[in-house]
Amino acid sequence: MGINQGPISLDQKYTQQTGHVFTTGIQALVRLPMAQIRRDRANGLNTAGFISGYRGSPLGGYDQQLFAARKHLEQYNIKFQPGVNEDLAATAVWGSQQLNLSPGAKYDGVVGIWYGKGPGVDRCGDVFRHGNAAGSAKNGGVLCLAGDDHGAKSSTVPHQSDHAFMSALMPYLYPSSIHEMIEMGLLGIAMSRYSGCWVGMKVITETVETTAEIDLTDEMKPFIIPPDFELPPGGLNLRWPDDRFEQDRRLQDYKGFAAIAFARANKVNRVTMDSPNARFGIMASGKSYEDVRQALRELGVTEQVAAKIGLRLYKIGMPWPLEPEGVHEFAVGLEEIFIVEERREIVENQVKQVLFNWRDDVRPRIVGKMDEHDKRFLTFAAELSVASLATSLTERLLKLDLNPEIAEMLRAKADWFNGRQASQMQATAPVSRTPYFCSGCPHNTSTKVPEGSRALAGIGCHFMALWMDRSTETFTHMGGEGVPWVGIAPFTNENHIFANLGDGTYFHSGLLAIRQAVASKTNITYKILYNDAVAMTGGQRHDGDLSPQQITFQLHAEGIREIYLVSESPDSYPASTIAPGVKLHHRDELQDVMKMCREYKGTSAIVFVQTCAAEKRRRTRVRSVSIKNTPRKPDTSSPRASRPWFGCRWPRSGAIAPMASTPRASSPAIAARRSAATTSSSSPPASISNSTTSSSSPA
Ligand SMILES: Cc1ncc(C[n+]2csc(CCOP(=O)(O)OP(=O)(O)O)c2C)c(N)n1
Ligand code: SF4
Repeated sequence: MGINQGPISLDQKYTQQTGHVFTTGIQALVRLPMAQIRRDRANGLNTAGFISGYRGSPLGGYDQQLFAARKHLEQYNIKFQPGVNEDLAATAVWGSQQLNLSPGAKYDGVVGIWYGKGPGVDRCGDVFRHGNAAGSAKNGGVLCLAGDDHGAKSSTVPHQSDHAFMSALMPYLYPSSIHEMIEMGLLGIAMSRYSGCWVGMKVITETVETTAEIDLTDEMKPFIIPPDFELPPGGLNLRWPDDRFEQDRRLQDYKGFAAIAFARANKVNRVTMDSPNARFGIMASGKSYEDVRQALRELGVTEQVAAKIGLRLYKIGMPWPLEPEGVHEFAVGLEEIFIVEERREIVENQVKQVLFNWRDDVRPRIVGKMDEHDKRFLTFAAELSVASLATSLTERLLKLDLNPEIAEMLRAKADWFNGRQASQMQATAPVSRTPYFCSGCPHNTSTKVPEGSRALAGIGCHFMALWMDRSTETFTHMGGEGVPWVGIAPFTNENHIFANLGDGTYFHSGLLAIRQAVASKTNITYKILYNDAVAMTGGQRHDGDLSPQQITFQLHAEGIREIYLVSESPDSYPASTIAPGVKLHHRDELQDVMKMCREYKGTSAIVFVQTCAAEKRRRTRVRSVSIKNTPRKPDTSSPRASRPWFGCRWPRSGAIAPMASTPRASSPAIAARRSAATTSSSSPPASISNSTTSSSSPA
């Protein structure tokens, strides 16, 4: 155990093959395909890797880390090609599984990794369904990383990808730690190769945005091929020609069952705590599993106390499809199974289904989102906190015939949690600060509309205009910007609207929204906010060439004839470089330009050019450091010069900044820190047993 001896290098997280390495969650996901290729090479396979997807929290920085690790990835023949958007990225990953159909194939197979934020998973419904039906390659495999934001901390909508994976009949895994992200990622690829399925993996902020020292001992450990599952002749992998009905039969009759058999053989779901006379079972996966462990610790439920209560704990690595034999074994002897899941229930419904036709004499009560009387119990909407879980857990445990001393301890601890939560709820911040644009942000100017006009918002930093006094109302998902107006315009006397559209979004999918507006002949003006960055997710460059001049040509080709290019230096765009008829204006004239646009009948566009201030500062700094290698003397002539770098009041990894901070203790690490902090000032009641409980998760 412990950090390795010898010289330390930042590359160790990728290069080291034994012992322990210190890594962030995102870097672990960069390491994952390299670990897979190392395994393949050890098994005599000459494989390559292909990674594609689209940025968005909590995987906002994955692309940046992949770029940074290029030299390592290249050594393993791993190609990273960012997608123009999520579904095109998924389509390219689908292609990676078709290598063996190419007569010039240079490798035995390609490991395909897709990544995206939950809304990106939703975008991919059609591709996932087709790709999963077609299957994965025998020596390839597809793993789809879904960045889920259950609490909408940096998203326009709370989301969970579970149902999207289920809808495409893709088994999915849910790791609860950085270490498990590699362990389960490798397992997912192996499962995909064996079952022919595309395999999903849920990744959430609480794990991926942390750092940990991970143990590499099992990274090369072989997986077990299920001895009890008979593959059909020809196997389950991608092939051509492939009739669609045959594909569907393979999918419906075999692939999911093969994945279940693989999960069973490799103990993806397992009992992590048991008692001699177990009567109360708890099931959880991912973050909820860590929350349960933490809640038990906070309640003073040591291993000895757990044994006295009769606790049994089940850690679920693959929430869907749920492996049934493990559920049967787990349920034996239990009076009740308490299932802890954040947002909508997935495991709970499956456990009920698995146990419904089972032996009456061993069927326990099932409680989770609903109690035994079908009344709502755990919340559907909010994230679960350790505190709320400790209270719910106590409520259920007190229904058992408990040893009075234990019952008293649980009651006292739960009361303490409730009291603390009540006092936290009463606390109000002395200052409430609404997120705002950075100093010098182009959206400061570009999102203003003339008196009497309204604007629609979209995805990107300019979304913050919704919280300002700028007559900006309602928003869409990424790529739908302005299109709600198509459904409003025919039924209102309001003649015109502005729609804000970031350049990153324009490149991702927004151009199609403009096409819809043009096709509908609506009176709308698109303000394309060219800030030369996908600012909100970290300031990445566009995933291809996109200049303001090119945008004018694209808009012209879509049929728009009223196009303005507004910038600080209109003279730097000679007529030969922009589309015919494009009018050039200085950005000081923006308000007048907008007034002209709102009088125009049909779709018009303003390309507003001004670089993201945070990016500009970063680029200036990088340039100045690389040119002189000494810090520049600050330019004190500008009032902005004295302001700090990156003045944005925005967590630049997603879509939405939290409006107010609510006390929560959902992440195990945060919960541990918070409870350590609180215990020093106001400690919960003492535990009845002073025996030691391991503070590290055994899983
Ligand atoms: C389908 C989808 N994918 C990814 C995201 C994550 N996301 C939020 S904002 C953003 C960047 C928008 O960039 P841009 O349109 O250039 O606006 P800017 O932030 O630069 O103002 C992304 C990718 C999302 N919300 N939806
Ligand atoms: S990151 Fe850039 S685009 Fe976003 S608010 Fe800051 S300056 Fe504006």
